[in-house]
Amino acid sequence: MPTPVMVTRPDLAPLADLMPALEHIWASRELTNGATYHRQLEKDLATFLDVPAISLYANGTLALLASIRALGLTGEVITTPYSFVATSHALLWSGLTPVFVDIAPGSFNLDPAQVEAAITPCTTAILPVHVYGYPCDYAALAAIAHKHQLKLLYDAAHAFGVRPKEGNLLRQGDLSVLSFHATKVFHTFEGGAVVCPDAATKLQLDRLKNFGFANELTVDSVGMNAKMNELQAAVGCVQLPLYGQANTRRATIDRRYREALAGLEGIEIPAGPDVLAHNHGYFPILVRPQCAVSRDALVEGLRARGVMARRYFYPLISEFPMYRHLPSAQPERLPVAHAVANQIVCLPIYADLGQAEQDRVIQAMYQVCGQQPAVGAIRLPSESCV
Ligand code: T4K
Repeated sequence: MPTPVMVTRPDLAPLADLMPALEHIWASRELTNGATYHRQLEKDLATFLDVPAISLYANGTLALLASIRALGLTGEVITTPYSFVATSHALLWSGLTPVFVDIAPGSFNLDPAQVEAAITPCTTAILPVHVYGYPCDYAALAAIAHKHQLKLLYDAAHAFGVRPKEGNLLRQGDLSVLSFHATKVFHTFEGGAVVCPDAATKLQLDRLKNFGFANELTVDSVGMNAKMNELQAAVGCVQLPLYGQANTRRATIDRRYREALAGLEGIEIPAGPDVLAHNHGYFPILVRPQCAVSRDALVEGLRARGVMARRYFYPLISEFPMYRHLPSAQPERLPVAHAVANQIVCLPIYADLGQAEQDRVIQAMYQVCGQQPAVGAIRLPSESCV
């Protein structure tokens, strides 16, 4: 059996590129607490993402927790069940009640048309997710938040580098949170950030990640220790310049999948988001009922052939034991999210996924679905290679 093709694999700069930073860290003995590389990466990212300010965090989950604290959220927060569990866990950790609202038909994101009906006197915020980097309907969400005086906190963990046709995705809402986990298109091994609209908010977030210290003797908020350390930040400084070329490679892989899998009966490939720039961090497909195999049989068949596709996001967050008792978690209230969660498969995509490996994925898809690729659609290795 050849080496398995994983759903993702972190892009890494040549180790030699990191060595000067490691030497600097070793010589300076500045290891953490907002030192040279931390400050540098915050500046580099603010420029790269064209946002007013960035506060780096040790990971995206801590960045979410700090953002919830910074916005002073209480009571109920409207969110999506179709996400990684960290989105809702951040609410529960903060003593808040997630209120699940369905995703929009034909979309992976929160349905603004249903958000308004879920607002109660206890609602203080909306927490949407730009799933797979597909932008939420942020204009509609902004209008609802404005009308009801709710905070709008975006989980933008998947949205690094996504540029809509107008405006800047990361400037939407009150705050946006990024994840720089190893599985993300830009990573710092583990890491995250809060995108801040101004210097005062950045100062607040900077203090929240450092125990609430305003200065040596003053603590002005209930902060925690959520700082990104110098090793992580140095990795980020070295990785950031590589984003563009890595994204070009992912875009090619995305295009190739679309061409090669277009003929597969029962497999729907959602059109990518209608944006100026996408990050191609995920390649979601939907296994429709007319497919010869079920979604789970497809995943099993792919894995048997060394293709480690994943069911992001199944089960829905609302199905996990700490959420399923909530009235908003009842499946009949979330029909679209359930349908998508039961049909979704994410195929491997990452910058150094080679053509031969991608061909293995494509061929495995055709084999498991019991179909033959159209002649000339794509050059595939012979069956015996799989
Ligand atoms: N909000 C959203 C919407 C998120 O998606 C996430 C994280 C968060 C918030 C929270 O942000 P962080 O606190 O994580 O910064 C992964 C990630 O652990 C998680 O960060 C991510 N979302 C989620 C979508 O995916 P798993 O359990 O699928 O990871 P794992 O270990 O199975 O990795 C997937 C594949 O990646 C592996 O099969 C191989 C490859 N891999 C992974 C790691 C960790 C590597 O090649 N090297 C590695 O070091 O959750």
